[in-house]
Amino acid sequence: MKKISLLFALITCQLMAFAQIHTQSPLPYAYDALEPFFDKQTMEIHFDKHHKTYISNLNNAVKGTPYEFTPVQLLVNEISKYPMVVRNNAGGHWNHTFFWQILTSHDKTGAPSEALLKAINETFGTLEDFKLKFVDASTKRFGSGWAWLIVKDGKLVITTTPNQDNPLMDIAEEKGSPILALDVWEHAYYLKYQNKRADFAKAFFEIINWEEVSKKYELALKK
Ligand code: MN3
Repeated sequence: MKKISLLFALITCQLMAFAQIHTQSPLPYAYDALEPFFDKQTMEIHFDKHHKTYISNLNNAVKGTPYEFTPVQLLVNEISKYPMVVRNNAGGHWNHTFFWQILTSHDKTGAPSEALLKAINETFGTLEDFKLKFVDASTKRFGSGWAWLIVKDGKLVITTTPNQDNPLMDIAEEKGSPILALDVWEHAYYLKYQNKRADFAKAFFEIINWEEVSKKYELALKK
């Protein structure tokens, strides 16, 4: 009995030594679920290589620091306190985790909730006008970055951030609660769309999980 519990303790210690603080949740759909808009190979590389690398770089960057066990959300909120390597990789981890959630296969996109659609219409004209403005913002972000729909003081705002920054970061020029995001790094689209970022951004509108975005909208209004 003693031997068994010793063995158990040993295994637990081993597991703890290997346990990563920041981990990747499984993709909520298959790699090919977003075809033909986001292709399977891009999704595999994006989720399994790019996102995973941000997580392992983040784990390496926080190891042995006073913020080793700080949740990614808290790192992001006060990102100015941390070194650039944490900013890039905590941002990369948070942003991709968010991005996977607001996508779904074309036959499951649904529609914005009544409240969200009303806000979109009041702010941008129509859903189609919003799409055009969002695509336009996506193409105007120079280099790598993200396009966002955020709730700021109860209002919808389209904004973009460079690199892996996001609107929750204390350093963001335009702060707010994200409810929709598009990764406009070339790694997100180059295999299928090459230099045509606008086509990629338009395709994105075919696979938005409006139910999830509407939920995020409700939550953001309560903040
Ligand atoms: Mn990416």
